[in-house]
Amino acid sequence: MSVYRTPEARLSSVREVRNALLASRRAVLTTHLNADGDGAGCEAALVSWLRANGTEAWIINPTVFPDAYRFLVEHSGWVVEAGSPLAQDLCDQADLAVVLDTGEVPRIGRVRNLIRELKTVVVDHHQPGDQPIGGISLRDPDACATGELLFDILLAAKGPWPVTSLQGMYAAILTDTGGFRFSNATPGAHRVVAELIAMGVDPEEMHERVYGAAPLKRYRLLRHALTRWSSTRRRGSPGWSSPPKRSGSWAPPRTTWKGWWTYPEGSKARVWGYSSVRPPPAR
Ligand SMILES: [Mn+2]
Repeated sequence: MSVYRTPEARLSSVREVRNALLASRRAVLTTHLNADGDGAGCEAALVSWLRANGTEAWIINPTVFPDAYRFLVEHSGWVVEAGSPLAQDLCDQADLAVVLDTGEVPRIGRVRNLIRELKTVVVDHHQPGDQPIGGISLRDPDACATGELLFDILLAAKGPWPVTSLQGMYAAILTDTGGFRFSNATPGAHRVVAELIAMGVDPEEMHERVYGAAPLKRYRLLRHALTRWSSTRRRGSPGWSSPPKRSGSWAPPRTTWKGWWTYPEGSKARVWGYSSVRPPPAR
C-alpha cells in the first residue's frame, strides 16, 4: 500500500514554516476575502494545532467567517471580527501572522494593515501573482489545496493531530477538489485524505455537514434560473438562463452560492449558483 509522502521539492519550505509556527507564542491566522472551504478549513485546522502546542491563536479574516464552515472551528471565540478593537489588540500582541490560501496583498483586504508589522508566514497553492505577501512562504501550485500543504507541515511536526485539525484539512481538500471531481484530485490528494480517514475523519459525516444542507436562498435562485430557462441554442449549449437583474432580498450573498452547481439530467448545461445557468466551459 502506498502511503503519502511530502514531495521532495517542498520539504525545505515545509520545515521552515513548521519551525516558524513552533516558535510562535501568539499567532493570528487569516485567509482571502470571502473565505472558502480551503481557507476556512485550514484556519480551523491550524488554530487547533497551534493551541494544542500551547500557542495562543486567533482567526481574523477580511470578511465574515462563513457560517457553513463554523462547525470546523473548535471554539467560536477564536474567530475575531477584523474591525473590532480586540482584533487590533491581538495583532499588536502577536508575534506571527499566518496567511492561508492566498499569497497576494489585495486578497487579504483590511487585514493587511493589521498585520503589516508582523513576521509573516504564507501557505498557499495558487499561481503567484504580482503583489506577493513577503515573509516565509510555502507555495506550491501542484498541491490540490492549501489543506494538502498544511498536512505536510503537521506531518513534519509529527502532530499533534486534534480531531478538528483533521476535519479542517479534510474539508479543505474536499471542497477545493469539488468533492474529488476535479483534475486536482490527484493521487497525492487521495493519499492525504486516506491518512485523514485512517486517523478518524468520517467521510460521510463530513459530506453531510459540508454538502448535506444548503440555504433556502440557493433553491430560490435555482427556481429563478429554471423558470427563465431558454432552450435557445447558444455556444452549442442546449439551454441557458440569466441571473437576477437586481439582487432581491432573497438573493444569497456571493459567498454562499460560489462553487454550487449541478448538471440538469439530459443537458450539458451547467446550473451554477453565481451566474445561474450557463453553457459549460470549453474543454
Ligand atoms: Mn484553495
